[in-house]
Amino acid sequence: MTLKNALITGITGQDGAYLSSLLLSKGYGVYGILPRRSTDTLWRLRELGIAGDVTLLDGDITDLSSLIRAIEVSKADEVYNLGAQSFVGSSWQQPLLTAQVDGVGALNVLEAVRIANPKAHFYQASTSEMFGLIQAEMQDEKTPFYPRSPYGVAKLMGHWATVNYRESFGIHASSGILFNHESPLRGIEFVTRKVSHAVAAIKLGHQSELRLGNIDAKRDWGFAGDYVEAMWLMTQQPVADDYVVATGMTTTVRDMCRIAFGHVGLNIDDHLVIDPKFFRPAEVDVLLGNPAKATAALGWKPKTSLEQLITMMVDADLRRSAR
Ligand code: NAP
Ligand code: G4F
Repeated sequence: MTLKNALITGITGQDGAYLSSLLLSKGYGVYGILPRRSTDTLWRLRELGIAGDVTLLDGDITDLSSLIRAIEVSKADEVYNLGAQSFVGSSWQQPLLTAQVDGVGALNVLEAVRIANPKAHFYQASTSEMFGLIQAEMQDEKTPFYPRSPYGVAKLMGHWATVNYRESFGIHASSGILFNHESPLRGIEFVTRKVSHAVAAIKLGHQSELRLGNIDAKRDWGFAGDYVEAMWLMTQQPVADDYVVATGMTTTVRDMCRIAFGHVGLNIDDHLVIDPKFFRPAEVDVLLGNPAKATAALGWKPKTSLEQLITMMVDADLRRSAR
């Protein structure tokens, strides 16, 4: 018998897979929204060995009726809204879709909770991208937002909708302002995975160069497996609130690359090519989060260093490439 049921939008993504695994290990019945796609999107759930342990329900966060049905069918006690067009780079090419999915989509999920089960605890996947052109050296829950991409703008709507539904309707709605978090299950378009994949391919002789954009950008990178624990801790609190989840350390893309190349005994200068194609119309130059509130109130701390994270990702890509 399961203790509680959880419904996850974005269950096939990086965080959806790790969160499913965490909730299953705690005895939850795990349900996920599966948007219609022409290709198989279950590879991450398979890689964690849990594809058969979750129940997938047809739906899309742009379709309110599918969300209401999913909350009713799953009898969800907790709803995690992780579904998004999550690649910042694409958000300039598809700004309206990004707004519909990441902004209006979050509002749809909140509406579905309000209509179908207002007692459910809700988690919104907010982002450090909302800080954008940073207004404080270290960003925390009180730092003003200044988004720099259509993605950041859309996510800001999801964040404020979450705060508003908490204040307007008393819904237990929390917004996790998560800084960049990565893993071997990261999509190939994001810079850490692009690097780990390329380093493995170069090491195995399958390619010779890696083309990147702005390698001076700095990010506060953590491990996705650690960060989904913070999501769960937020929904367990007696009172909902908003939390920054970060490591408190920031590193340039260049230095992250050095870790990856160095791990397999390669020199970055022999392989890295700067390609203007990968520069963005407006850049978030630096992100550095202060997780003090999450540590004090949730007892959450990151467990994985950047070196451990990047070497884990390179090793996973070496195993995949060798296969
Ligand atoms: P991800 O790997 O890109 O996963 C996104 C998920 O959303 C996928 O399962 C995707 O399904 C699904 N999705 C896309 N459009 C949808 C729609 N219209 N209806 C329902 N589902 C839809 O992203 P992630 O890294 O796991 O991130 C999870 C969430 O946290 C996202 O909201 C992201 O914006 C946010 N976030 C991520 C980070 C980070 O560093 N990873 C940091 C802060 C916030 P398909 O693959 O089938 O499209
Ligand atoms: O890995 P990225 O694409 O991640 P970005 O833009 O920081 O966004 C990620 O983190 C956010 C949290 O802050 C999430 F909300 C969002 O969903 C996503 O998960 O790029 C990181 C940095 C950027 O400054 C980018 O300009 O790396 C720089 N970069 C340099 N060359 C590159 C490349 N990024 C990518 N993807 N590809 C490059 O070739």
